[in-house]
Amino acid sequence: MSKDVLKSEKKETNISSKVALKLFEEMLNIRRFEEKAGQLYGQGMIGGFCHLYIGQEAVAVGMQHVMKEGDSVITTYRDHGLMLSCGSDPKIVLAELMGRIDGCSKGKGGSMHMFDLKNHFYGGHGIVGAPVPLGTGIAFANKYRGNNNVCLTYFGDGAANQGQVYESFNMAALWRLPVVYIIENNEYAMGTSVKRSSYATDLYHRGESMGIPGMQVNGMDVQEVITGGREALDYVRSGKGPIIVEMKTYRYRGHSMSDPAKYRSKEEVEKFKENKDPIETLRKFILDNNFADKDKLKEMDKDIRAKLNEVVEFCKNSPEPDYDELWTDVYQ
Ligand SMILES: Cc1ncc(C[n+]2csc(CCOP(=O)(O)OP(=O)(O)O)c2C)c(N)n1
Repeated sequence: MSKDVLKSEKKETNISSKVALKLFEEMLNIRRFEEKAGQLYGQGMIGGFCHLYIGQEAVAVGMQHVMKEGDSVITTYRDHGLMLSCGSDPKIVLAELMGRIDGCSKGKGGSMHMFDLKNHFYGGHGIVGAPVPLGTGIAFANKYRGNNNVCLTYFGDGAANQGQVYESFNMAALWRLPVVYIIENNEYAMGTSVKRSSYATDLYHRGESMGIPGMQVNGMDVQEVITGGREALDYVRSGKGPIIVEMKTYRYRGHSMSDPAKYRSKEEVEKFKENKDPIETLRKFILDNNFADKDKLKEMDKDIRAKLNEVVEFCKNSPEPDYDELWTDVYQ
C-alpha cells in the first residue's frame, strides 16, 4: 500500500454462516440495548446526557471482528455500542447509565463516562475530539512497549475539524504510531451537517499533507467494514504508521435524547432506515444465502430481548451510590 488515498468498496466475500449470524446477533444486541436505553430515559430512569448509537452498529461490530486481543478502543460520548462490542457486560453499561452502584463508574459518570480496562475500552470521553490525543498516546505506549497492539481511535465528523486532531496526526505520522483513526461520519455534529461545517467533506483525505493514507468505507454494511478494517489494521500493524478510515454512517436518533432533530427531514431518516439499515442488510444476506430462516432470526431477537429484560431488572435492583461515594475516586 502506498501513501496514496485508498477507497475500500469491497465486500467480505466468503463470510461463513456462523460469522454472519454472530455479526447479526452483535449488531442486534447493540440496537436493542440502545432502544431500551432510550425507553428508560423517557421513563426518567436515566438522567443527564444520553447519546445513542442506533444506525452506526456495523462500524463497531465490523471493526471488533478484525481486531486482535490486545488492541484497544477509545471514543467520545457516543460510547455504549462500542463498549458492548468490546465485550463489556451490558449490566455494567446499563447500571452506569441508570446511575447505579454496579455501573463501571459506580453510577457517578453516566452515559459519557464509560471505561472497561479489562476489555481494552479506554472510554467514553465527553469532550469532543479528546479521544484523539489520548488514543495517540495509547499508540505511543504500545510502540514503546513493542507489543504490536493497535489503538482504534474513534471520533466524529465534527471533531475532525479540531486543531488537536491535526497535532495528533502529525505526531503519529512522525513517529509511525500504531493507530487507526476512525472518523464516524454520521453526517451531523449536533445540528450542523458536514456540508455546513466543512469545506472538504471527504474526510478521509485529511491526513494527506502528513503522508497519512485514508480510506472511505461504507459504514452501513458490516461486510464492507470488515474488509476495509482488515486492510487498515494490516497496514498499521506492519509498522507503516497511522491510517485514517472514514466510516460513512448515519445516526437515526437526535444528537442526544434531548434533541428533537429538527435540522433534518423525516424523509431523510426514513430513506436510510429503509435502504441502508446495517441490520436489515445483513438479515437479507443471511436469508438470501440460506444461512438461517426468518423464524430463526426472530428467535434470536426474542432471546436478546429476554436477556436484556433480565439486565434491566438487575439494574433496577442495583442501589444508587451512597452520598459518601461523592468523595471517592477524586483526582488529587
Ligand atoms: C470541546 C467541546 N466542544 C463542544 C462540545 C459540545 N458538543 C458535544 S457533542 C458535539 C458535536 C460533535 O459532533 P461529532 O464530532 O460529529 O460527533 P457525533 O455526535 O456526530 O457522534 C458538540 C459540539 C463538547 N462536548 N466539547
